[in-house]
Amino acid sequence: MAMKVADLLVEVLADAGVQRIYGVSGDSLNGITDSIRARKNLEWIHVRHEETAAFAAGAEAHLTGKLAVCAGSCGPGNLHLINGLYDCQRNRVPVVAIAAQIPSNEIGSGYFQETDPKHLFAQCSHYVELISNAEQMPRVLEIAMQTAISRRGVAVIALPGDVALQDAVEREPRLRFPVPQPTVCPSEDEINILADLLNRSKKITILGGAGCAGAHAELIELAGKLQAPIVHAMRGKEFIEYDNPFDVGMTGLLGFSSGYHAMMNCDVLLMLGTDFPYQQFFPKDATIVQIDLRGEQLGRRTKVDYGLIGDTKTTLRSLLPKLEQNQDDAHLRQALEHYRKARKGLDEFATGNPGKKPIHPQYVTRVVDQLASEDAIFTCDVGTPTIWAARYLTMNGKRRLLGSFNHGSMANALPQAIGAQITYPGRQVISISGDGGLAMLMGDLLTLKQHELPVKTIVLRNDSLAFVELEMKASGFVDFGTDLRNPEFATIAEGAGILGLKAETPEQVEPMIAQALKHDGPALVEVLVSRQELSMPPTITLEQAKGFGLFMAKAVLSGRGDEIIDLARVNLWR
Ligand SMILES: Cc1cc2nc3c(=O)[nH]c(=O)nc-3n(C[C@H](O)[C@H](O)[C@H](O)COP(=O)(O)OP(=O)(O)OC[C@H]3O[C@@H](n4cnc5c(N)ncnc54)[C@H](O)[C@@H]3O)c2cc1C
Ligand SMILES: Cc1ncc(C[n+]2csc(CCOP(=O)(O)OP(=O)(O)O)c2C)c(N)n1
Ligand SMILES: [Mg+2]
Repeated sequence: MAMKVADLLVEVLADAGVQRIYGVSGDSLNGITDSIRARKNLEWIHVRHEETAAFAAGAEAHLTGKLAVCAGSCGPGNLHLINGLYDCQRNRVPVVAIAAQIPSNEIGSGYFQETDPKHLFAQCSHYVELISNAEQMPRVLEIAMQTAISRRGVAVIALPGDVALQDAVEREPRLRFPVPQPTVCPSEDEINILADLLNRSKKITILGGAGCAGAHAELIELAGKLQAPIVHAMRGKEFIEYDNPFDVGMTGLLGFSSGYHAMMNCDVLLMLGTDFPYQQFFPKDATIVQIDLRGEQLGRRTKVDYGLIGDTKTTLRSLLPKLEQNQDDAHLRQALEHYRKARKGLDEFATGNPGKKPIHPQYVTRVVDQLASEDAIFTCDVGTPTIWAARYLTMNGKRRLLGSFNHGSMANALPQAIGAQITYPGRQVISISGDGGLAMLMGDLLTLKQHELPVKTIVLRNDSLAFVELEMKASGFVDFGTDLRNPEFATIAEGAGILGLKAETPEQVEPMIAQALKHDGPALVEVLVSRQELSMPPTITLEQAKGFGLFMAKAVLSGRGDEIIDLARVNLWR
């Protein structure tokens, strides 16, 4: 049987273990979708917006660590992928995007739907190439796959519809080796210098991030030897926080005061696999050591005194035998005590007083956390859902947490939940969505029904872009352009064939979330939560305090004094 370029593409992907392609079909993609239909070795996951396809592929790649694929038709179709692809690239997850292209003989003429993928995707990928000749397949595709896997990020191939339908020249994949698993370790001299420094120091704090994945045991042993509190950056939460007697929480604007102070009060800060981005939260006087798999990450966020290239597990394994037991536990004890108090303070916010409105989003997240299964996969929208997820979802080594933490795009939670649920049909997948975030890609609620995905969507309905409102207040603006006139999301869900529930009082929260989680199919719970649930940063800088004062003044001047009372009532007098 004749094999087309599109057939070869599908074969090569399937042969490499790719199970599905997320996308929206279109004429320039017809060769590929037809090949998927006929060959049946890949699934076509039809979503309603290509951005969803890219986010979903990113979620799959994040959860499995393996290559995932999305596709868009020429011009607008693949342009819609772009925001999701940025997210994948910044999360460092291996994703190949197939950007179908206009007919090859029209390229450069300003043809209908013409765009230039090489330009468009250059910034959000490690590799973009146009396949203009059948002989380039599968080599260019394989280079793209190899680049996505080895550099951990996005690679894009642009494939004109007519080239996809040409007869293939090659017939099978050229590369058949398993994914390489190198171990990367600093030199022995470097390890000795590091061991020497750590053996001489008493007040050491560890800041760990997503690069600590798979090194939990080594990390805990390290903290024990150094008597060091462990602070984690947001993307490290799922890998670091659980079974961790040295955990003192997160730092940063959403963090805990204990995480902040543990970092500010140490003599040596040991950064492991983290790209925590906020410079102002790093200590000024401490000696800083950074260990990262990628040399280009060293010193990006703070001054660094010792920068080492290595993967966390391998590096710690070679370091640990050289470390002496630190006998001074004062720094650790102080940090842990601080954490206990900070945690207690946060827990006190997570209550739902029967009959008393408004519902606190902290309470909603706490209930979700308590009712969710042992191996639930959570996604949270950018906005206040990220705050509540960081503070109130408990990780245990089996649960997973996804967000758009590096790229910071709204509307990530539902699409990521779609990718998670398709990849793990048997696991509970819970999207903690903002009302703004959900509305932004709401068309893909329909995908839950289309593919019968039992995703549970919890909508924190505060009728505003609350996170932005908070930012505006903190920096002295009167909030503006943040009101949302919302529909009833539960009714919209019902209209889409999804179980829709609406919690208006605290006592409805638990039974409704329980009902949704038990429901055999997709469910959405809309919870009316308070709009101004201030999440105080661990320390208020003079700048922020000034900003806040300014807001008050402006608010009074603009006749919004009632709002200040509201702020005070919600936050001070509960
Ligand atoms: C609204 C909002 C507010 C936020 N506020 C906060 C906040 O207050 N606090 C906070 O912490 N975050 C916050 N974030 C998230 C923040 O933007 C970053 O995404 C996060 O801090 C980065 O976490 P990370 O360092 O664990 O992960 P990444 O940024 O992914 O960094 C991981 C690092 O590990 C390296 N690496 C990967 N694998 C290995 C390996 N095997 N060995 C060694 N190194 C490896 C990588 O090269 C990279 O440098 C917020 C996000 C949003 C959307
Ligand atoms: C695509 C995109 N647009 C705008 C922003 C700026 N932004 C950050 S959070 C946010 C508000 C999110 O609102 P919602 O989903 O309702 O969550 P809330 O903070 O109200 O809980 C906005 C507009 C963004 N991060 N991404
Ligand atoms: Mg909102």
